Amino acid sequence: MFFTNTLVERLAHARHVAVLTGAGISAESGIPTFRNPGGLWDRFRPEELANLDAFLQNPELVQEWYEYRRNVAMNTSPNPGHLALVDLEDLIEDFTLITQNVDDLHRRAGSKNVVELHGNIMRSYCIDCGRPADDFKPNDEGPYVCRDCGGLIRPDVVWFGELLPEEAVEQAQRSAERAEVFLSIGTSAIVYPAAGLPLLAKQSGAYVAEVNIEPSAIAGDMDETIQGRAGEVLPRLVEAVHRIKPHSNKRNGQL
Ligand code: BJW
Ligand code: ZN
Repeated sequence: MFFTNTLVERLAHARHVAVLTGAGISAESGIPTFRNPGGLWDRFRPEELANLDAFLQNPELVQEWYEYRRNVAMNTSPNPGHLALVDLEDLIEDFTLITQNVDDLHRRAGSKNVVELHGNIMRSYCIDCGRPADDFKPNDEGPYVCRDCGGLIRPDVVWFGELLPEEAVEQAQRSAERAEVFLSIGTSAIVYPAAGLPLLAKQSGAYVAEVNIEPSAIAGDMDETIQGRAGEVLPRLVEAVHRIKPHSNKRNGQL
């Protein structure tokens, strides 16, 4: 059995549920993770590319790396793991999907209440005047720069040492604190503050479970660890919840 009846029952009866996702949920869409063998950072060292100093030293290289990753993300589709979370959202009165992913796949799948902790690779902005630059493309001659002020254009993502968007962090923390069930899916749980959210939820009384192909850094703190691929586990989990709770509270107008 993939998961316990306890988890299914708790999900079926919960009013407040929060989910944290990481790169593992998009792995089955064909987007490499960061830290597994064959992951993004096997080929590209994070300290070389995903921080502000590296960007300022070699903006063209970093812009090209993100352009490459943007193309990979745009040419993939949400997988059954993303889609199961859309179904789950429909069943739960207060559902928050907190993601560390920048690939936009949760939104493309149809999830509504999505909190993006580390930004979104599809957006870019000028580091000098802040002008959004969503038509970002690498320039033939030198790095891509702002049309208005000539400043460098960077992806709207959170690099190491940078603050996460304040509103997103607050929303994530509030949803973790009120969650009756908290699911941590496809994350190694080594990057903070995101990795602290499942523990915050647990301290606030939630039943916490993780879905991962291998134990994460915080597996020992979970009430339940489900070893498996998100794209296989989540559709079965949501199907099991549906068997107890066939209709959405939202659709029934019980809110
Ligand atoms: C599957 C699967 C399948 C595979 N199904 N599962 C407290 C303690 C210690 C350090 C810190 C701390 N607080 C802050 C820090 C510093 C730092 C940090 O956490 N460092 C640690 C590495 C130690 N944090 C920060 O700097 C953050 N900022 C901050 O805290 O500001 C305040 C501050 C300022 C100045 C000084 C100090 C503090 C910012 C963090 C930003 C992270 N940014 C990145 C890059 C985003 C842009 C980009 O994409 O290029 O975000 S790093 C990268 O890691 C990316 C991810 O969102 C993030 C998390 O990775 P994730 O998603 O967990 O991926 P993986 O690859 O690690 O794991 C995948 C998992 O999936 C694995 O477990 C697989 O097994 C599993 N899996 N297939 C299910 N099919
Ligand atoms: Zn500018």
